Amino acid sequence: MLTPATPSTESTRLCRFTVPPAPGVRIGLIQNGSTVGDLTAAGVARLTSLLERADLAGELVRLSQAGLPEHSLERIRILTPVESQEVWAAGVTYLRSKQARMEESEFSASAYDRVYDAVRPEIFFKSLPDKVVSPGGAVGIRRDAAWSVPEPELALVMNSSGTIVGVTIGNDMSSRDIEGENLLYLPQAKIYTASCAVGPWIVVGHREDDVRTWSIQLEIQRGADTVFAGETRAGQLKRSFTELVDHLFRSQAFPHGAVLLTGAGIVPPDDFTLHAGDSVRITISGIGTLENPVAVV
Ligand code: DO4
Ligand code: MG
Repeated sequence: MLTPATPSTESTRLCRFTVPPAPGVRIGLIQNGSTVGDLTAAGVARLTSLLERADLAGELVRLSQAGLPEHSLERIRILTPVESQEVWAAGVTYLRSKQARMEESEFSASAYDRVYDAVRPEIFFKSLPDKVVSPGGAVGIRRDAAWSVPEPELALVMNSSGTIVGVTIGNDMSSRDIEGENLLYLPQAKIYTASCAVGPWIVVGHREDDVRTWSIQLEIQRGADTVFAGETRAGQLKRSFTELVDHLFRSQAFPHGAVLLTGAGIVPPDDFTLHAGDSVRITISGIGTLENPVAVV
């Protein structure tokens, strides 16, 4: 269950940002649609430390009432909220993902079929924090892949105790031909330059029940055309958030916390592949939009 919040923090969004041309990374609190309150000016140097606070909701109320300096959202550059956390990902957590993977590979079909129903979920390492792509940065398609897709995923943000402190959006970029050739190639299909984008911010204060009512949308633009659009609901996720996080934190410590992408419920048709220059927009109704152009890496 997510950390319950007081009503005034219900839609609190925490972000990392710069104010160009100044280079320094700042931590921000977005409470309306047009400005960000500067938490760094109030002494918050690291998002990771703030997320460790046992009384996060109360601390955010206190900070929001502290007369923070404000910056217009139009003047800042939003960075990924991933600061020091490893990014992991769960797979085959939606029926649509299981079906697509089973069609993609006769060789691996029974593995996907079994893991969908197994007690232990599929969880794999996705990205080191400093490799995560920020909103607006280019996500990669491998030059040795022929079939590349984005995977739009709800992402859970945990502190070092494994408490879910917020949610954000993740893009688990994937090379489906490489993954389909042999399951042992999964790390190459999933982990390469610019294969993971996370952002635009962390939303705190919602319970799992609320989050599961949210819609997840994927839109892919090619020039003026929308070449793919799809939608699902977070409620279609087969496993509970706690179940996924419990498995991630089993026999593994995350001193800086962790981010877990929860799996893809939207899969473009098998004749679709991304091109360089496409734009990938992932929108989750309670969070916002993560948008990235595509480049060959
Ligand atoms: O096992 C392959 C990866 C599955 C995945 O990333 C997903 O379902 O989102
Ligand atoms: Mg995925």
